[in-house]
Amino acid sequence: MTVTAASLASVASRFALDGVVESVEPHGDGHINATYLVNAGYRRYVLQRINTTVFPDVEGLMRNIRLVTAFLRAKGCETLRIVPTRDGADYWRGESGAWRVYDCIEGTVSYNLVPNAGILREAGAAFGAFQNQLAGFKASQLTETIPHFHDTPDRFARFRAAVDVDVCGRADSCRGEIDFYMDRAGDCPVVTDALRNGGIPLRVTHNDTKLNNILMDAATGKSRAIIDLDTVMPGSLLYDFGDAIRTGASTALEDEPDVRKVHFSLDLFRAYTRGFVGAVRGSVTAREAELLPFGARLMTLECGMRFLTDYLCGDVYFATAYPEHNLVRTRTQIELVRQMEERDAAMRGVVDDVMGDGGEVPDEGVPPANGDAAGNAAVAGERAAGAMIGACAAGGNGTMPEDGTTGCAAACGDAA
Ligand code: ADP
Ligand code: GN1
Ligand code: MG
Repeated sequence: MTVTAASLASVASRFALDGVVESVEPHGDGHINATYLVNAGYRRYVLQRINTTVFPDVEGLMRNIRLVTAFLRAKGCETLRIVPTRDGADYWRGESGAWRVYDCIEGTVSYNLVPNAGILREAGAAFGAFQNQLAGFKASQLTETIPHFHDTPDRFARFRAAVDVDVCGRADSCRGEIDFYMDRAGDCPVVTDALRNGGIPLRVTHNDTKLNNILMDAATGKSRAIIDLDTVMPGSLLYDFGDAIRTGASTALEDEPDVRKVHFSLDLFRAYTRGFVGAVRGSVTAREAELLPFGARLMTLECGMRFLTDYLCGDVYFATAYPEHNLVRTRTQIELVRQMEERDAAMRGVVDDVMGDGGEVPDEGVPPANGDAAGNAAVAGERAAGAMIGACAAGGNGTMPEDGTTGCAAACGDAA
């Protein structure tokens, strides 16, 4: 549904904003919700139309976010703040859909493509810290916003059904890609089986740890806030490790049309592993550690299979900009899985090294991220435009923690 600028402003003004709406512009690169930046004079906000096909239980979704953000805030973390409607509700529903507003977390950037290894290490530390922070959160309070979200065998079954039905007649255009996933059916149940038989623990996890779901401080390069909390649910630590590798350790964007530019970088994998393991060293089990490389591959496999399923179903789930978009995304994910398969031994070596380090790892340093799109492109190869997105860096650092710490990992990594 297209929403006019006037109606966006009118939706925004239903919320208890501090100021008058001056402009509302599209913002960020999420695939699920429609996100806008609202300028209300000296304050800015993020307005989202919630994707109610993906999240039909908006009440449960917003309740989860309220509980999780309150829990994180109480631990001193910088996190999303829900701006209530003028009636005090968490969201507003009208003819144009269900809407919510967050404070814009100022002075931050988020990346589609990692600009350097230091940023990825910082992201690993932040996502690892997030696991620690939620360790004490009672999972039974949470609504399962998307049932079977990382149930890879279930994803595989849905993929197979989509191939069989072939509702759009697209299967013939992607036989090679379909066969790729069919050949890997045996990988799908490894993590769900391990969870079921108690081989690895069920935790409260983020479940969507792609790189642009973390906001980094534009000036210091430190992590500020983990966002996109829509899928915080019970899950495996391997999901949060793996899904970030999928986007973070690739040298190309998720939708790079030229797969020759897609490389799985072992250096980036090492950087993320150092950050993440550094944070969860005290709680990660031996079996989880052993499965970390596989978890990265499985999340990449699962995501590509989801893109292909959506392509076969007519692009009904992920936002797409052109008809082949989901197929292009599938191909980058396949290329990454291929390379991870080839480098499995090296990935295991990295995890063994990092696990053995006892935290004594040299610091690569975290260069400032502000205006770093050129450097971003230099590390990543070709793309300057689109590499750094979602910059909320125009205003001051209005939401920095008051204790003088600079990032969420720093502020509360030890507080779990
Ligand atoms: P989706 O579920 O569609 O991925 P997200 O909640 O991840 O939507 O938001 C999309 C993008 O908008 C993020 O990647 C980030 O760049 C930006 N964003 C979201 N919330 C905020 C916020 N509170 N402050 C600043 N930027 C934000
Ligand atoms: C979606 O919402 P966003 O864009 O951060 C998706 C993830 C996928 C990702 C692929 C709720 O993430 O599961 O891994 O796209 N989120 C949901 O880029 O399905
Ligand atoms: Mg997102």
